[in-house]
Amino acid sequence: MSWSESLNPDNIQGDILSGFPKKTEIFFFFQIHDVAVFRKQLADFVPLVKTVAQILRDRETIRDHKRSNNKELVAMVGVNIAFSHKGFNKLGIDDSNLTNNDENFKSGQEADAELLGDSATSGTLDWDPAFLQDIHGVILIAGESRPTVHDKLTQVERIFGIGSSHASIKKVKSIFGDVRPDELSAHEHFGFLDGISNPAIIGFDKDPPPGPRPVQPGVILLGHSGDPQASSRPKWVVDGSFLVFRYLSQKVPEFNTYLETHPVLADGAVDGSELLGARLVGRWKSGTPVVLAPLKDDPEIARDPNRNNNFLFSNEGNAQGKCPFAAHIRKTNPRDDLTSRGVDIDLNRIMRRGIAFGPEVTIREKESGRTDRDRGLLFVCYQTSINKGFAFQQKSWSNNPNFPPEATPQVPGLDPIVGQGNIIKLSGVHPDDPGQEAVLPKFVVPKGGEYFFSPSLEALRETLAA
Ligand code: N7H
Repeated sequence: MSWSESLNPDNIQGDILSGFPKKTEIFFFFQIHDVAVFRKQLADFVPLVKTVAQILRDRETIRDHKRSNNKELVAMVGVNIAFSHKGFNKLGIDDSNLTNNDENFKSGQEADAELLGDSATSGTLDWDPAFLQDIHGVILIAGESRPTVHDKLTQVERIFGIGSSHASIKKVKSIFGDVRPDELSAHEHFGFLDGISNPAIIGFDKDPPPGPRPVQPGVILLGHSGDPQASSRPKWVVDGSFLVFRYLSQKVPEFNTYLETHPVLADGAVDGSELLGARLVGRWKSGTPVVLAPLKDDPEIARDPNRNNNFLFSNEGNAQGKCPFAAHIRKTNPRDDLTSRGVDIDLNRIMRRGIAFGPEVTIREKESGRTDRDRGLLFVCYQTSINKGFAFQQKSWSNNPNFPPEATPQVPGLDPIVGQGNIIKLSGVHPDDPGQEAVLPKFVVPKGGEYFFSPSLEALRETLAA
């Protein structure tokens, strides 16, 4: 591990750069009721917050444990905390440096929901009522098992006096996420391997495998090179990062039925339904990019870190032959679709840290092709600017039928996974007939969320706690 001088792993909340090692995670959304008491209790809470340095050590412990052939998971838990603009307001903290440059953070996610397209398809917002209330902050607790996380939650609740007369905060909602069982553990509910492509950070990630170019730390952490406002950041926001939380339900039986009933019948394809899924995402379920294996999966590529993220999209002739313009990973990281035209997309990149939630599909759901039980993704990402990061990807790329722009022979259409619009339509589903358009049901339903800021340890101790 090599650190650039300015990055201090003891001052950065761990999930941002290192990602909690986790099998389960709880998101505890809260409102602050008694500011003075909260600030005192926060001082007792801060020692629980795991830093980047601690998570790196945890990961070493896990590696050693595995090397000595231990089958049991090591008991391990991490805690982080973040605040919304309403939370800073309530605490009387001047967060104008954050809100001046980030309209989304200032307005909050509910006010942004329409612009995110959340009500575009159904005409109504499908949000869980909890997210329509004021949320001041979120506590994230991740660990290897539910009992470990529950124990830590009990400790946290005790610190904030929850359930007693000296409670300073009130729970608005808590949501558990759990990785999927056994060999599906790294796969999200549609079945695709997740967590492959996140930006490598210069000065933090040593010898990153080949892929999109590493970004400056200021793309994710405020106050560092790469953050356009680095020089005007007050000390308390430095080493912090904006955290976007999205509660996204996935219609898995409907997605599977759609694939089964609309196979892509292309010459050389082995399984038309699998091919359709791969073309909607831009990767096969194994994680292999479709541009490297256009007609049938080659799982060896997914297993090879030197190849699984090492590809570009633009190709000669039929520009959607290998991967539709609208494929989820092409929309959310267009790579050379933009960089080959000199467009810098570093600031549009995000560090994703989500986790699946909800049960496996039941036999009844499989047979009916209809979702009875809520499941999906608790989407979390970190960035220096929500406007340029998450909100930009969602609004200007995934929901924009004309993106990528210019010189595309067909209208790309919407991101078929997360794109929100009146009609979810894309071209390029068939490799040999890219003009053919497909209209899809909405498979991902946004059910709520909020925009937060995840402060440094120093800010937690010196600016927020009393
Ligand atoms: Fe996405 N999926 O299963 O289809 N995503 N995503 N995502 N996503 C990615 O590279 C998925 C969502 C990004 O650099 C993979 O880790 C699902 C939102 C970005 O090549 C898969 C949901 C946003 C990347 C999925 C969901 C993004 C990415 C490939 C919702 C932002 C990296 C595996 C339920 C607005 C792109 C990987 C790159 C990858 C899926 C949400 C963004 C399989 C199911 C809301 C930037």
